[in-house]
Amino acid sequence: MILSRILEEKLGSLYRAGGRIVGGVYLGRGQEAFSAAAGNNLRYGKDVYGPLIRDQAGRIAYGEPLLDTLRTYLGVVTGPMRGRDGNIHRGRPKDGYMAMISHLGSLLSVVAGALFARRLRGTLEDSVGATSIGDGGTSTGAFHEGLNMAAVEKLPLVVSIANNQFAYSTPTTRQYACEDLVDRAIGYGVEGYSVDGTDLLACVATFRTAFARARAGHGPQLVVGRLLRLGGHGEHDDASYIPDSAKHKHEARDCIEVAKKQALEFNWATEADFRTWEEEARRDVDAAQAIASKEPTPDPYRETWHALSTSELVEGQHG
Ligand SMILES: Cc1ncc(C[n+]2csc(CCOP(=O)(O)OP(=O)(O)O)c2C)c(N)n1
Repeated sequence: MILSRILEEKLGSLYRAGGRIVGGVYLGRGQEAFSAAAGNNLRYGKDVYGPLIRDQAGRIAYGEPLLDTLRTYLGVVTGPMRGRDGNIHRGRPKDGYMAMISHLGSLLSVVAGALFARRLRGTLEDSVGATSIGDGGTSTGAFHEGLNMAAVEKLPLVVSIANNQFAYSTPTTRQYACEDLVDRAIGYGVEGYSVDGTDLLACVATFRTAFARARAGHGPQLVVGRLLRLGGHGEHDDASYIPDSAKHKHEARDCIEVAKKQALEFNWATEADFRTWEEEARRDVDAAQAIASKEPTPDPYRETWHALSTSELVEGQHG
């Protein structure tokens, strides 16, 4: 969580300084506990993960190296997508790490499809899939189709819904008519959990249960986290549509502050530990930035530059 927050602060400041980050910057401020608690249950290279825009903390917990992130944001050829994607659309599909799709809901079908393919090939074993979506994304047809298919096939899929109260600027009252998004689980025939997304301990416990249930063959698990996006939709958005009243609600707590308080209270860590972790995180982020910023960006005049994927662009075959 700390590393994710510090990394994203760096990305935000690089974006505001201008000149180096091309494309949008979408941050997970306020959603780190919910995202990291999910990602922490995934085994890199074994499980399938399809993170969304606010899942930097989940990506780190899953095992994405800092260099992959910095290389993507700085658009250099050494990045996982070779400097050709839009920052958040990065992954390593060969490892089961799916590149994000901007069309909301579609990622659910991709992760469910990957699990289904493994089952048909007899390679599913104890692997599990996870993806996440926002409250707004749950209104799409793709979300419904993906979750319905996963439920019918009883696929080992954990779907996190970060209910951050706004779909861009649309409040939840204009987004869905049910009392709580977790109520939808009944309609799909899947297990549902509602958790305080600002409380790391609650998120860890909930996801631990959900992942264990999915791995044990109980089919899709739907986890809804109640929280507030502590910023704009992207760094280009000042979030002026979020009323002050929302900022004073329980959901507006900063999950990192909450986790820190819990750790100090239970004597799991000291103030000095937190200072050390923050310093280490800053050092690691700066080191990754220093490496990536010296690397070359793609040359569109080279023969290998194609708008569409070709065999030369398959991961690992780049010259
Ligand atoms: C199918 C689809 N429709 C519309 C959009 C445009 N769009 C991008 S983000 C966004 C809001 C998403 O809200 P939510 O899922 O609640 O996520 P949040 O940004 O609040 O984290 C919309 C409508 C899209 N990307 N895909």
